[in-house]
Amino acid sequence: MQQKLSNPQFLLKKKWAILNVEFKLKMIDLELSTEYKRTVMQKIEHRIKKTDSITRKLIKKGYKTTFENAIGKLNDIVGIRVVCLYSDDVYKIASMLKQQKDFTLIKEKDYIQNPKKSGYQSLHLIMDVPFTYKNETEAQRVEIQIRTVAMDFWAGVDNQICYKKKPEEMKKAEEELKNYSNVISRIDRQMLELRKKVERM
Ligand code: 0O2
Repeated sequence: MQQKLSNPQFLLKKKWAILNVEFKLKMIDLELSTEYKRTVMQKIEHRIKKTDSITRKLIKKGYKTTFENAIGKLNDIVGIRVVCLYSDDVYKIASMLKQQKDFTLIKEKDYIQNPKKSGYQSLHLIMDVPFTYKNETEAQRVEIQIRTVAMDFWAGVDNQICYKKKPEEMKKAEEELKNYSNVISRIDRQMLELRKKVERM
């Protein structure tokens, strides 16, 4: 599996898929920021999942650690993250991605309406994105995470101190972080209200 996952041709196709999605996101950003006369996307990030992380995830999900399972069972070997200021922008971006005729929505997970037990909030779109290069056209599976700066801040801290750590050791920190997730939701709502109030002035 290791050899196939680090094959340069395999990785090249993942990188092309990232370029393709980022290009589309930049077009969406341009359209939204022109319409609303303000910056919409604060940042766009990407990562290709490393072999050890793929192995851990396959084991956690109860699959054999084969290349076929890695590409067949995992949706997030290619991950792209969009961070914006306001929670309504998250849904505007998602809606525009879903309108793209060449992208196919496979699964949508709304961890903003339904946060994870940990308190994690984000909107995830699993999509198949095709690209044509030379005489070859093929689709690549990507996970697009869309969230606010506040949600991203929370996830970053969680990632560093709690996520993927043994639950018994982390119980207290997890509880505290869960409370902060509620604080983050409240701040996101208040910031959105503030923006709307100013827009009405
Ligand atoms: P990493 O480090 O990003 O590679 P699926 O098979 O698509 O239905 P999946 O991928 O098993 O579902 O699960 P899920 O819960 O949707 O998680 C996908 C990704 O969301 C994770 O990937 C994380 O990036 C992020 N995520 C989910 N839950 C949490 C959480 O509680 N805290 C933080 N910080 N991030 C979370 P990986 O592979 O777990 O991690």
